[in-house]
Amino acid sequence: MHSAVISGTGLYQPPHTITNAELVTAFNQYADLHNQRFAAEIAAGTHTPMQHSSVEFIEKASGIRQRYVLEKTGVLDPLRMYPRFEERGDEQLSLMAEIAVSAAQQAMQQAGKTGADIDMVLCAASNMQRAYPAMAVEIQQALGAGGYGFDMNVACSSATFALEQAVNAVRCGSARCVLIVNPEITSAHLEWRDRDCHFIFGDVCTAIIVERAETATSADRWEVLGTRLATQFSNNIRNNFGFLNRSEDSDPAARDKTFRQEGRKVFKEVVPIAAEHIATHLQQLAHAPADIRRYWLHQANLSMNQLVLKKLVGEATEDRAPLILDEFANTASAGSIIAFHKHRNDLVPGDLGVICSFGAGYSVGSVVVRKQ
Ligand code: CO8
Repeated sequence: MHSAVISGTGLYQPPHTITNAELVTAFNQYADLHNQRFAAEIAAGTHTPMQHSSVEFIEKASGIRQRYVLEKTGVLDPLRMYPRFEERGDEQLSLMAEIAVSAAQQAMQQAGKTGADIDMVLCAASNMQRAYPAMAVEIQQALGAGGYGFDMNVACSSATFALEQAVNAVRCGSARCVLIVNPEITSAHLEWRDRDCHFIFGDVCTAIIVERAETATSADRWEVLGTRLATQFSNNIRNNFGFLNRSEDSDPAARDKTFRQEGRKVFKEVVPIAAEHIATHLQQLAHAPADIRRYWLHQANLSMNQLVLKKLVGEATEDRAPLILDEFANTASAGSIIAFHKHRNDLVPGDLGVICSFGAGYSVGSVVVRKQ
C-alpha cells in the first residue's frame, strides 16, 4: 500500500464578474417585461406576477456578493438571461476542457509534473457539456497525459468523491499520479429567471494532483489520512434536464428543467448530516473536531458553514473555516477546493485539515489531510 499525497492545486477564474447589483438590475428588468407581457392575465388573476429580487436579501440569506462567469452579456440581457457561447467545431478544444487544462497546468506546475507523469485523469463536475467522448479523455490528450480518464458526477460532491477514487488508485498502485479537474460552468445550467436561485452560482475550474508520497517533490504536500463518502436520496435539489426531455413532450411554457431546490429544507437537513459525517470520520481516524486546524467546507451558504462549524467545535471563525463564496458564489463541486487552494499557506507541518463537500443527492464527502 502506498501513501497518497495532494501535491498541487490550480484554479481557473473566469474573466467576468457579476455583482449582486448588476444581477438584480437585469432580473428586475426581466420581471417587469414579464409582468407587462402578462398584464391582462395578471389583472384577471390567472397569472402570478413576478416579484423583484433584492441585493439585501441575497447578501443576508446567502453571504454571496458577486460571482465570476465565462460570459456575462447574455446573462444580463433581460431578453435572454443565459450566457452566449460560440459553438466550437469537433477539431477545437471544447470549452470545459479549455478551462480544465488551464487549472490543470497550474496544479501540475505546483506539483512539478508534466503530462507524461500523469496516468489517470478524472473530470468531476456537476454537469458535463456532452455525453461523450468523456471530457477527461479530451483533457488527457490536451495535456499529453497517459493512462486513462473518465468523467464522474456527484453534483456538489464531485471533487471529494473524485479525491477518494484518486487516493484509492494511488494507494493500491493502479495509478501513480492522478489529475482531478472540476470545471463548473454553472452559468449554463442555472435558471437565471428564477428569483429563488438566480443569485446562487458562479463559474470556475479547480484542479488537484494526487500522487504517491515517494514521487512527490513539491514543497507543499498534504498526506491524505482518510476519505469518507456518503449519499442519501433527496428530491430537494434537482436538475431534470437530460436526454429524455425531448421524448417527454412536456409543456414548453413550463419552467426550465435545470437546477431547482427547496433551499430552506436543504439548509435544515444538510447541516446536521454534514456535521455528523465529519465528526464520525474524525473519530474513525482517532481525532477530535477541535484537533483540526482548518476546515475547507463546501461553499453554498455562509450561515450553513457557520452552523456546521459550531456543531463541530463550538464556534465559527474565518480562520478555522475560510469563506470564498462571498467572491465566487456557490461553484458546486469546486467550492471546497477553491477554499483549500487559497487558504492553506499559513498552515505548518503536522497541521490537520478537512476538505468537505455537501449537496445534491444528498451527498457528503470528507477528506482528512495532514501538512507534511
Ligand atoms: N430576492 C428577494 N426575496 C427573495 C429572493 C430574492 N432573490 N429569493 C427568495 N426571496 C423571498 C422568498 O420568496 C421568501 O418570501 P416569503 O417569506 O414571502 O415566502 C423569502 O425571500 C425567504 O425565502 P427562502 O425561505 O427561500 O430564503 P432562505 O432564507 O432559505 O434563503 C437560500 C434561500 C439562500 C437558497 C438558502 O435556503 C440556502 O442557501 N439553502 C442551502 C442551499 C444549498 O446548500 N443548496 C445546495 C445546492 S448546490 C448543489 O448541491 C449542487 C447542485 C449542482 C450545481 C448546479 C449549478 C447550477
